[in-house]
Amino acid sequence: MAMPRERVYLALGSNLGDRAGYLAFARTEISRLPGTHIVAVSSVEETAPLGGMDQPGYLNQMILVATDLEPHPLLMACRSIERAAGRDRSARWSSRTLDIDIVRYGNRTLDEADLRIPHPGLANREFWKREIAEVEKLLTEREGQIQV
Ligand code: A4P
Ligand code: MG
Repeated sequence: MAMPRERVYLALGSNLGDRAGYLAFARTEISRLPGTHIVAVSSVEETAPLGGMDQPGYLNQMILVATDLEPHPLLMACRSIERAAGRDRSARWSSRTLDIDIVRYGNRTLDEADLRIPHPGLANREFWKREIAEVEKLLTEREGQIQV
């Protein structure tokens, strides 16, 4: 029997060009990944660059997906979507058209050179926590509707 799909939180971020357009592109491409669908999305919010960096403001959004993809294939898929959005990865924390981070992958933890789950930024990124809480509230509301 197939393994149940895992629920995965993906954080989208953009601070260059058509930011809302890149987030929409990411949602479309993610929903097309094999064995993957989007369960719920947070609102899109404008956030100031972390660490007071001198760069344009970000649009951020959290999406919850259900996926059959294992963490590494999912990371590769996210990178290829970033590349398709013209992401230049020459410097860490530089401005970007599109960033897709794996924030949580079910209840799993991973501590590898190229993939850490939960994402280490989760502990101190208030907007991620707020967006996850928003998605969880949406899910609770939906469950309530099914019961009546
Ligand atoms: N990597 C390790 N763990 C993960 C994971 N859970 N998800 C590795 C995704 N990638 C993970 O990422 C660098 C390396 O992290 C990758 O090679 C991957 O193997 P990257 O996308 O190439 O570079 P990056 O995004 O500049 O670095 P990083 O560490 O992902 O930074 P963040 O956490 O994405 O922060 N300010 C606001 N307001 N909003 C933002 O979204 N984002 C950043 C970048 C800075 N300031 C921001 C925001
Ligand atoms: Mg990143």
